[in-house]
Amino acid sequence: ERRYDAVAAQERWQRYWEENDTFVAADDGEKERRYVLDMFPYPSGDLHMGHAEAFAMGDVIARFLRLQGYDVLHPIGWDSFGLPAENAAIKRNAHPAEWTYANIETQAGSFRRYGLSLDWTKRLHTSDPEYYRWTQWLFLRFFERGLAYRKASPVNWCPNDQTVLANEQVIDGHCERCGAEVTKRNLTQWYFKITDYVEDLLAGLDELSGNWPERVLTMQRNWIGKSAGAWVDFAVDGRSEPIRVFTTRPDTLYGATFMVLAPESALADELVTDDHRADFEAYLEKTKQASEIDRQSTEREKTGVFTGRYATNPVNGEQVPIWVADYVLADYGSGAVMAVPAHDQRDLDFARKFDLPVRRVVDTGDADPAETGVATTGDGAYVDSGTLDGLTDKSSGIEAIIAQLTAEGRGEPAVTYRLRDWLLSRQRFWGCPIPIIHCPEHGEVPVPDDQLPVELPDLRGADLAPKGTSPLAAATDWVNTTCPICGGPAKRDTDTMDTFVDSSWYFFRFTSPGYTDGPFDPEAVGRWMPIYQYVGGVEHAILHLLYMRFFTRVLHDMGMIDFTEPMQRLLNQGQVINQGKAMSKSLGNGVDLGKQIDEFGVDAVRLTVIFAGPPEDDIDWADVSPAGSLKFLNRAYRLATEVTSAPGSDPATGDQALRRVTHQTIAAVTEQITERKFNVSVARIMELVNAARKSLDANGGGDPAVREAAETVTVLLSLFTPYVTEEMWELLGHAPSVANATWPAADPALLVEDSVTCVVQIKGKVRAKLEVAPDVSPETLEQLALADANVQRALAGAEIRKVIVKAPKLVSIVPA
Ligand code: ANZ
Repeated sequence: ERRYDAVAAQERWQRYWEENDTFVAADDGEKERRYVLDMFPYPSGDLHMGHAEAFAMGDVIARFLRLQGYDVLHPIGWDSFGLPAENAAIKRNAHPAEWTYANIETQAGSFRRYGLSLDWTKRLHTSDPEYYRWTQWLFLRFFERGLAYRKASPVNWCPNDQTVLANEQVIDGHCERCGAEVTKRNLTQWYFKITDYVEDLLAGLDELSGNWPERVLTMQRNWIGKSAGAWVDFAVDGRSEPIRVFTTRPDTLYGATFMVLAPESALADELVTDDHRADFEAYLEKTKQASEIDRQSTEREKTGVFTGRYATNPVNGEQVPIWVADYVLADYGSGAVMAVPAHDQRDLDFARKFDLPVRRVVDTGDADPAETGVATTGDGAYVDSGTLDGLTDKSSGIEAIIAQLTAEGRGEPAVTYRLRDWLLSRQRFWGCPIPIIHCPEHGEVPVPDDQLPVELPDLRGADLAPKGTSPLAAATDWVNTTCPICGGPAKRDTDTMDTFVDSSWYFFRFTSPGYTDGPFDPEAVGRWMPIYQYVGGVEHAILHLLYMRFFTRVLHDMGMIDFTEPMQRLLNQGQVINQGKAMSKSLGNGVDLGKQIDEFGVDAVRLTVIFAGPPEDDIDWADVSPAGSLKFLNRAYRLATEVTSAPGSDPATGDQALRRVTHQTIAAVTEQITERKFNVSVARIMELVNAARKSLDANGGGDPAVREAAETVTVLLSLFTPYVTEEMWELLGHAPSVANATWPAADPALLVEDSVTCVVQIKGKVRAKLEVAPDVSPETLEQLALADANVQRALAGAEIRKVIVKAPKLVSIVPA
């Protein structure tokens, strides 16, 4: 029994593909172009099962498009700056560069072995000076457009990594990378003004609907967090300016019985009276330790302090006490809220704790919140609400009160967003230096374009351990420079950029990685982009995708590209887990990709990953069988070894039943791959292998229909298992490579069913069912029906008045 030698095949075809540039995009205009991209990897360690899955999925699509006749760009590179590399380097006492580039080589070797149809000529690393030169160039363009700026503000601070984190990198109050609890610090930091693009980014999501997973669109919308309502002004005794609050429920204004300020807001500090200052200061200190998520949790016991001051409710003139509480955040709305305990749960919890009045102003039909402790938020009739009394639904209530407040000059319609500007500076070494020089005379001065890149100082042997200031500050020779404007002494900015900046534009550069006149060749981008298919984990659904969409829009507004969304389609593959749990060192349930490949071969591992389930679903390695995959591949391989007819022999002269299975499989698999139902298509190919086996055993290897089936199996399967199918293609007498084959077309004539069921009725009653050819003529069908024994019996010799024939499904007989 012949089996294929996985290791030999792997080595042989890797070499073949590279020597022959099999997967290098032609980019010559002969074929329509398609750009397929997998999210590029971090070089921390070797490839793991997660990469195995994601890249197998992307490769199916790239290979499919290529066989369908497209010129496919399927590049690979490394997101090689960043904390994981730096932390690992510190731990091992190595330079991040050495560690990073060594890992890149390891991963590159593994990617090669994994048999991906990658165009290696497009390779890039974000930590290469020729790459980050353009990251800096882009930063400066953003700076010129007012889209990069510095400001002092309380920022998320990871005490373990000793660095600032973007809001997006704080997960449930903890550092996304190391899990340490995040605290707040006041620092001057660089920001990208992504909020300028908030409406564009929202509108773009609507265009993507249908081609991006709905849940990703929802996550982005929620992250942007647009909310409509009103600004309402509350006058304060002894202060010329009123306090503005943002509310989504201005219609509940008559029920506002107190006001709450964020502890760290300037307003709180200003308003608190001397009597209450000590309590306030103590409370403020405590607030700094709480995470944003905790602060907003409805579960948490409410805390707060009274300021000693009162404000005036603008609609009823009532004096309401002003409190300070940490459930109000400083950087949302105005950092101040009107509290309506009857209709807002957090306000109600607070009111009950501190004995503040609860006044119901919307009668929703539920029991009084003052008694139940449950705030009511639905529609209902307004009560004790002045001009609103008589209205019965929120939208008219909100509209009416906004009109009234606007007319009186005490408020106006408002829209707010949760999205904040993107904090991009990091106090770390292994990142892209910010190309700004600080001059005592001229302030923030851009490094001139012709002096880019500002390369990282060597700092070899220096202590990179986090200290709260950037390690770059230690490189005094590097830091001390001259001002490009006046030539006077000046200092370089010592922060580096968030690595999300690097990954916000890499996909542009893949179209023209050697380009030296800009970050990318606009013509190459014009030819290849937008990306046809992007593949990657849902963990990047918010941050990375939002940032790359933002960059794309800025580049569009700079006139460098003519589209606004970078990718048409998005596929989020699931995770590979084991025994029902995410793989982890502590659980000891890790599955080593390298070992799996050593044991079963690349093809079997790839097939297993694809066959396990729909691409979006998690794969539990405990439930799958690479050994079973290997067995199937050997079965398919054996088929190819037993075909004896000559290439090009006419399948029409062979087993017609097998031909029908072959063409139905082609039709089904083509549709399934297009719909990303990869696992289902594997099952279909397995059935075809079985049918071909049967026919081969019955009719021999010389039957040309068996050849057709074996060739079809080879080409279809090559999307998943490149090595064994290369071997099969060769065995079948074809010149290499199967990657250059043509995706087979299903012959429509062979797709029709063998027979259909025809119903024969007499006086409307079903008397017989006939199996007939789908293209049976009405005359033949009538004869067949009348000759049927059951029909004869039912007619019992009666004369026939009329026969209605609707071929091929129905014959209706009307006796006289
Ligand atoms: C009064 C009110 C009555 C509210 C009511 C809600 C229900 P979204 O939808 O998330 O935008 N709010 C405003 N600024 C805040 C801040 N800085 N920190 C915490 N909460 C703040 O939420 C808007 C609502 O959240 C606002 O509407 C305000 O409470 C509160 F029956 O005002 B509302």
